[in-house]
Amino acid sequence: MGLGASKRPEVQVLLLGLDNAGKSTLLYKLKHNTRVGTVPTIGFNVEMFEARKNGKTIALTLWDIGGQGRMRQHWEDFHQNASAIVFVVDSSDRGRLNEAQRELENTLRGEHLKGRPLILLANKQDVDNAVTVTELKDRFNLKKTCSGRDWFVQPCSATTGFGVEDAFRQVVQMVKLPSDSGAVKENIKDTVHYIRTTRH
Ligand SMILES: Nc1nc2c(ncn2[C@@H]2O[C@H](COP(=O)(O)OP(=O)(O)OP(=O)(O)O)[C@@H](O)[C@H]2O)c(=O)[nH]1
Ligand SMILES: [Mg+2]
Repeated sequence: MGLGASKRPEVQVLLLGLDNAGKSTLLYKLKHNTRVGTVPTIGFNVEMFEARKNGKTIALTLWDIGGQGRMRQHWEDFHQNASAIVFVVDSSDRGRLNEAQRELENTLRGEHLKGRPLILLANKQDVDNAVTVTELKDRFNLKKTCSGRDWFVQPCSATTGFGVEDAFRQVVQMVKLPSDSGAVKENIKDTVHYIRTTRH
């Protein structure tokens, strides 16, 4: 068992977004399929999931980081090992879309997140007059903001469960495994660099 478990590819995925966006509600809906009462997250919550990708079982760790203003300075601490970003937006809160866009753009500028896929969740679709996926794509100018990375916008409701499993499937599909060619090429580049710098 030990050997099998250690060979299982592991990926880390960040769950980010403003406070009150619904990140923790989503995390626990996914994990336990129940609606849990949440309090604003101080620090982070983390849960591990299993999924199938490319015929293999993978371990996917989902990091749900608190979104309040004072927590956002810590988001960067979680960037380094992230293979994908899930950014949750409260689609019912039109007054905070600019703030959400600004935080998303800041996040995507992170050095360690270059080229990492983005799954944008248009959450709270159960609320009347919620921003639609099409509106959100335009409003956030995603084509431009996300050039150089894969991206996808998924409508969902973390409380009703609508779109939640689709969102998870999308993450699994888009996340790159450490063994994928891109990562291997990066490793090779590192090795070549190492050899060059240590030869003489
Ligand atoms: N109507 C509706 N309410 C939701 C939905 N998702 C979350 N909520 C509610 O939004 C509030 C905030 O949810 P949380 O999951 O705690 O938000 P969060 O993003 O984790 O917030 P921080 O931990 O402060 O970053 C709670 O009252 C949830 O019940 C949804 O899809 N629809
Ligand atoms: Mg939370």
